[in-house]
Amino acid sequence: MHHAHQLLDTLGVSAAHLQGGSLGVRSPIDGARLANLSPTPVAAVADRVGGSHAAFLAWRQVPAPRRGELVRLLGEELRRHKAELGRLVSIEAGKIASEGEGEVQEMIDICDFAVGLSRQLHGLTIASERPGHRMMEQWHPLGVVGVITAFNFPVAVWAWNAALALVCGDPVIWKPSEKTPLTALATQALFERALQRYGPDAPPALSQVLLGGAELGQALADDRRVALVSATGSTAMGRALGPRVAARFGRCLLELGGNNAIIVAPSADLELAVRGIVFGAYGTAGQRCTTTRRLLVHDSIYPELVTRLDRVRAGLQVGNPLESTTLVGPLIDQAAFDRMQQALARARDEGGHVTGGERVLAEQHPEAWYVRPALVEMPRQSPLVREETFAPILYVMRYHRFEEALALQNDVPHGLSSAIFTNDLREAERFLSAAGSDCGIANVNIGTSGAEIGGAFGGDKDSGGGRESGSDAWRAYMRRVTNTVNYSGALPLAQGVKFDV
Ligand code: UN1
Repeated sequence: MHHAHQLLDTLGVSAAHLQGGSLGVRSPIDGARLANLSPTPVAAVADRVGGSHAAFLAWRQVPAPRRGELVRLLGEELRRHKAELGRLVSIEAGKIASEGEGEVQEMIDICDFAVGLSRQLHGLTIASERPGHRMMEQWHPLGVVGVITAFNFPVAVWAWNAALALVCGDPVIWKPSEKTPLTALATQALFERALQRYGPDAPPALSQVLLGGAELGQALADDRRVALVSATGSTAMGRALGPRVAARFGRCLLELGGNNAIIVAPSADLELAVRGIVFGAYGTAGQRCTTTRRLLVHDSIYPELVTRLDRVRAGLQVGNPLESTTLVGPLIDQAAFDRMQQALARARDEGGHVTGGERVLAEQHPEAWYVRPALVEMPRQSPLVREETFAPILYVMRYHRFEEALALQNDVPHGLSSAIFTNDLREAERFLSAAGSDCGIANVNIGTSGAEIGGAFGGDKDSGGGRESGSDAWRAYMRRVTNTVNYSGALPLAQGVKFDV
């Protein structure tokens, strides 16, 4: 019905790989089974990492701009197959068509970024205190990069990591979410096409996919040859993985959850604010790590904003994400639906006033989980509000003083994304200042989600501390070496130390 197999075939994944295994894959659109894949045995991980490590030893010697050529070709394959891969994302993850394609666009953009970067992997030269000496730093390839991704961005997050890792000289070994392995196989197939066109100086196993559950991620975390583990997912996952990698002094790049707030100030352009809030809170059915989960509204505009917001919320078209008029697709599975309902029940217990949140389309799709997005007016920022629930629930609270809004915005365990709608310059600057938002992303007059790839992406506190994608995030994928070269005829020691022999 979704033509998933036809799409996979076009993308280069043979039907022979799709049946007979124990890893069942379902579409959240209607619960239909898409495939039964064969999982990667945990016992095979060490061998696979060995293959990646062998690839590293060769790839690190290929000049970076030449490595960039491979990523350029990958970008071409993605451009060519944007519609098909985007549609497969919609089928497997439930995103609306425009967001499915947008995700592939994000992959294309990071490829372009990485191609340019492949000629810009630069270090510093630093003034030496000694005569006739030169001090400099170099950035060398780091090693195998393990990439662990979540269902909600099943391919873009791989691309953020893979495009940078590959130009930096690092092979990638990818453990996608067990809920979205098909898009991973399709992406790998496109990568292999790029590899074929690239020519013979690419080693085998530059990119590999491991299919299965958390035990595979753990095996990557424990393997000393995996120099960087870049993991996107829940805070619980990061808490389990991070210490394992740290125990062997490996490097971790963690992109965990968020509990992102928007402050709406008295001077805000409410038309703009409503659009930013609705996309942030209800787009992607509330299943982005950057989703707007909390709204802090000034008393003076509270009734008007909530009325307008609720009108738009009630009218959002929920349904099949492949239909062009749909704005909110399904939740990923029943467990996600159950967690949402539990949160709403708790909200009521804590004095919240819940609008929406109920299941819809149940008769048409008994095995899919569509909900009307929820707006919950809360009397205060209760323990529930301080938690991340991965669903389209927006908690709305009032504030009176700007300082109060800022304190509430920061008073959650996560620190990923944040925004303020204001036309007051001082408020905007205070929000962005050192004493303002404590998040890795802080925006003015745009929402919390939908960041561009050119900036560094990530957050602090329970959001994990990692930064990936743009800016200088590439440094996480390389190792820094400080070199001092003496071209004098003497051997002066630093700090004026005398050691005459
Ligand atoms: C995620 O939800 O894991 O800023 C990533 C955004 C997207 C990435 C979200 N570019 O919403």
